[in-house]
Amino acid sequence: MALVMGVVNVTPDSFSDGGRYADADAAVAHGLRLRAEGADILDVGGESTRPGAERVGPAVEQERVLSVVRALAEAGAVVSIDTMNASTALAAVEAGARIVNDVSGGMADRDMLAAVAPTGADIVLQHWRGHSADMYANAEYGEVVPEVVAELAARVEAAAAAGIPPARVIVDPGIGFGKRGRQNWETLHGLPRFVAMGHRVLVGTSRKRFLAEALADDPADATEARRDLATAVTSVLAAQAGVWAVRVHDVAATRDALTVAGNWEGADRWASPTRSR
Ligand code: PMM
Repeated sequence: MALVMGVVNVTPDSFSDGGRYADADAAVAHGLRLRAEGADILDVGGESTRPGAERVGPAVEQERVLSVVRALAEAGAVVSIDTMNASTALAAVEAGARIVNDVSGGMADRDMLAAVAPTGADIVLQHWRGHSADMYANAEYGEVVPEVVAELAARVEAAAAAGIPPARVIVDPGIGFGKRGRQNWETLHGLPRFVAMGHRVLVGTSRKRFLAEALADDPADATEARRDLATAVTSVLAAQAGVWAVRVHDVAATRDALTVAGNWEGADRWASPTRSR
């Protein structure tokens, strides 16, 4: 079953936690709680990527995230840093992060790939076609899955050219990034094609708008609890499609859902008299 990456947003304007963890101590406490609930990785981010969000500079971003990364890494957590800035990635790795999660796949900051290469950190290359402010302007595809696969393969090549071998790369189709409602479902349905690229795959559906649109005529009627349930379902289906990890806000719900699915899949072992659990 897939690993669970828990989201620790340290932003005052995140759509999903209302900025409740803007304060570093609260963010650390939140991260530790997610870990206790079963998160395998904690993804710390200081810049909101929600549609229409304003960008913050690397200095503000680093002020938000570095102490949180350090504290969580010192507590023994595997930490990833959600950033598009090479300087933030480097500082976070120095503070103990083991994975750099770049939603732009190394495109927003041209120094990113070369900066990460000598650190030995793993890197998430997410599919991306532009910043949040105009995220949907580029959501035009002939066929979404083959195009996203091809664009990700080009980013993996760029990483290799910069000195990051494929074994350190995790690809992410970027649900909600430059994709409208139905394109997200097509991308999820096509997850086996991403898995077939031969790299670890991460996928993040958590609380995203396309889930709310599927649940209610007015997305505002799809409460956080309903989005979290939908997230747990999509995360199980993603795990069954072979992804390496799922990125979620509500770790407990997705962990439970994965456990249930794991029991279902493991039942053939229990049924066999020659094999034990
Ligand atoms: N989604 C968000 C932020 N970072 N990183 C990866 N690798 N994949 C995602 O789908 C992803 C991400 C969306 O923002 P949120 O943390 O505010 O929900």
